Amino acid sequence: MLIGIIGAPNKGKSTLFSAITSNNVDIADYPFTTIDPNRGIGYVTHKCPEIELGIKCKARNSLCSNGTRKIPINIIDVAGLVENAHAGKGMGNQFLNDLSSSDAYIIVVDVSGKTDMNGNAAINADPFNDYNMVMNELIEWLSGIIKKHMRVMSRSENAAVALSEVLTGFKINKKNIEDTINELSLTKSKINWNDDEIKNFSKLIIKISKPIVIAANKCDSEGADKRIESLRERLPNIPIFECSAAIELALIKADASKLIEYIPGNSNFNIIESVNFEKMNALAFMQKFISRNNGTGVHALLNGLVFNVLKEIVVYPVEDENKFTDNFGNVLPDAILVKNGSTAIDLARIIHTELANKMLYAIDARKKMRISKEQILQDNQIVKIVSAAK
Ligand SMILES: Nc1nc2c(ncn2[C@@H]2O[C@H](COP(=O)(O)OP(=O)(O)OP(=O)(O)O)[C@@H](O)[C@H]2O)c(=O)[nH]1
Ligand SMILES: [Mg+2]
Repeated sequence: MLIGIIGAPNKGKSTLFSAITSNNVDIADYPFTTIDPNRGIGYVTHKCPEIELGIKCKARNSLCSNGTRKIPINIIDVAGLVENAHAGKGMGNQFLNDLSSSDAYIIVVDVSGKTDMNGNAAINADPFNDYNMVMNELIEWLSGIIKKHMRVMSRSENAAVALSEVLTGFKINKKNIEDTINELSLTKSKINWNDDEIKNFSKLIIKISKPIVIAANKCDSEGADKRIESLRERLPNIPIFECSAAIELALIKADASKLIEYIPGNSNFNIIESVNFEKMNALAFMQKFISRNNGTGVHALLNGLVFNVLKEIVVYPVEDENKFTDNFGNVLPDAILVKNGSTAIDLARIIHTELANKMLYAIDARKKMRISKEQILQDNQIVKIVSAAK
């Protein structure tokens, strides 16, 4: 799974990236600090079945500590987008191509009101403008790609087929393309859509295929609450997660240098080393902030996006349904994210095509019960795939 972090410059995208992935990257109080994309791995957390089963797992594709499974997610952070990036302003929008295969986007907006749409210092700036501008530029970006291929597509009898070829690598499926074309009553063959039609198509296909959430960042700042409230009123259908990437980053760094003990997502931490007055004040501010806000919001953002917005569930494939192990004796080695509604054969496909092709049935390892290939999987289910494949 790949999640793209986008937004106007100076909103805290790289701070959020660093807070999620623990990678050190350039962060600064001016626009266009990031030029080349930052790529890293963050983790969503889920309760590991090891506690309930009274066994100790041996996580392989993920991590596990004290009954909390940490499942890796690829994260990418890119340069800031500005208005008219599609016309070459700022860093342009070519770098968005690095995000084409994202499963979802986090749009970072600044609720401190201290930066404008271009990332320059401002007073009482409205984060709604950050969001609006980014959405427009995303639509322009996709429209530009479609427009570039319009001549070639105009020769095709089937617009959906031609478009899915153009959009290979965008993780946009043909069914969604067909639905979008139907919904907008666009021509379906030998297409020659005009600019408005291309734009409408791009707008709707992004809405359907690329879930978007807003990270209302810098929520540690004065006046942030009223800006978040006003954002929520105007964007009732977009999930908005308030967060302070800066505090999360400061806490994980303090934890790494053994000043404090902090588990990402928690709403408190322990101070383990005596600190000077200045550091004590900073820690007290952060403690107050996370207990009032139930955490920094960064962990809730990633977990919320993956489990509530993308509706992923976690399943554990095993070879031995009695010992819950793989062939090498590793207990619950792999935690796999699948879309809610996925079936046992969908899981087999993720593991290996041959396993799926020759699949006979599956076994629910908890209940020791046979389940069919088409059975819909449940969250936290432990599954053995039985296949004639060697
Ligand atoms: N108060 C506060 N400041 C933050 C927060 N997150 C980031 N900042 C500050 O905002 C400024 C910009 O942060 P970056 O992470 O470099 O922003 P960016 O969006 O990656 O910027 P570009 O790469 O230039 O587009 C830095 O001074 C950060 O310290 C936050 O949660 N709270
Ligand atoms: Mg940056």
